[in-house]
Amino acid sequence: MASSKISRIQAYECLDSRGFPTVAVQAQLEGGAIGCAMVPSGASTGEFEAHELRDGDEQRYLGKGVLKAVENVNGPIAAALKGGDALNLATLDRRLIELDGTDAKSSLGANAILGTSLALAHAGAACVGLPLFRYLGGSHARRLPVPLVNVINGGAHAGNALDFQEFMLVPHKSSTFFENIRAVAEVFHHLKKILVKRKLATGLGDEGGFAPDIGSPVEALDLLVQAIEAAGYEPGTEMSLALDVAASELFDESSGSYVFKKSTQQKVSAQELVGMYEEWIEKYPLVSIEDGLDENDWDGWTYMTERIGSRVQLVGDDLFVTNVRRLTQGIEQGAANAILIKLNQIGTVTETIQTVQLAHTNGYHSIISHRSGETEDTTIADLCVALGSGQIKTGSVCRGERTAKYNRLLWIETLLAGESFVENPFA
Ligand code: 2PG
Ligand code: MG
Repeated sequence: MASSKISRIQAYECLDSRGFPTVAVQAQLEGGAIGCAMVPSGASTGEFEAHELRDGDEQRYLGKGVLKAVENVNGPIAAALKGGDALNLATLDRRLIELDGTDAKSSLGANAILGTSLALAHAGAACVGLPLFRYLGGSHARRLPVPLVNVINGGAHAGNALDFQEFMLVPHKSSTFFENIRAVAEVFHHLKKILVKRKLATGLGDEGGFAPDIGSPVEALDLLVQAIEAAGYEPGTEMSLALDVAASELFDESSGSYVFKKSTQQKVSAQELVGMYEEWIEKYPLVSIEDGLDENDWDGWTYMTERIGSRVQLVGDDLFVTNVRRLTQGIEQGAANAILIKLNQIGTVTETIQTVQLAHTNGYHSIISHRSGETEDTTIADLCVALGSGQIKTGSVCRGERTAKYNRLLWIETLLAGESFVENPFA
């Protein structure tokens, strides 16, 4: 086998899907293998996420430049890792964590660290001649995910009056990814027709979903059910619905209540909000609710999980931030029953995998996720199959940075030539 020793690590500033800069890294090994990666970026970021290092120089990209992070890769990180073995990713990730020395990865920047960690994972896979999902997951990694497809955007991702951030379709009719993607794409096109007919805007939000000017979650849920039926599928048995409320964005600390800031200004308590969810679970084929309450409202989360957790998947995103410590607290307190996994919330591939393993060991579902600011990088598709997570969230079925992940999964399914399978996590 060609040498897996790291010979060069190089970073540059590239663009993400919102037109802001992000970090790209290329790792080269002595034997010639190369691995490349680009780091995503969130808009509704959790308070406890690892630190995304931005230059703050208003003269460049409105302060959002990432040249410092790029320099950190090209300087101290490259110097520390050069000569290391790319096949020992856990050791390299630990070295990165130690080199940074802070809890939130704020000295080198989680974007610098994650870009390096991802590029090294890709370089290792290239060195041994395996696709990334095989390299990270072994020869039994063959579960393709059910996608949670965000087709109506609101919250911090769109300029409309919708308070909730994501309204998703969950296609689970078929035992192939190929057929489930077809079904959801058909529903997406029917949804567009319905919007046009109702003279609602068909412009797109950050994740490629429509951002119509409707002001209530119920209206959005009704639209999705109509679109599923119009496409000839049966709501519930063939395709379900999921929400990302992103409730930390609604939370008002001074009053301790949740405010529908973008629409009616209505104020509700945690109990009342959970009551709404309960109503919708009865009325709609709703199988998953993400960030239904604020990231600091641990008691509220326990209450919500006791009240509706046996009937619906309750996903902690801002609550857990892909962090073993916060997930452990959630497990102890009975908060949520699933976790959203975002590599850049924690900052290395190794820590991400540890968090998923902890979740699975404790009966929590995992959903591997993109960020609202994305690139053509497809690592999360491979990671999802590698870890057998069973669910992926990567936006709508249009816009290249979203479809890149779906297309990668279609290719993985093709590579697995009949050995892959899809299991409905909500059956
Ligand atoms: C979320 C994500 C991705 P952002 O809240 O789940 O959909 O959004 O990347 O803006 O945090
Ligand atoms: Mg979320």
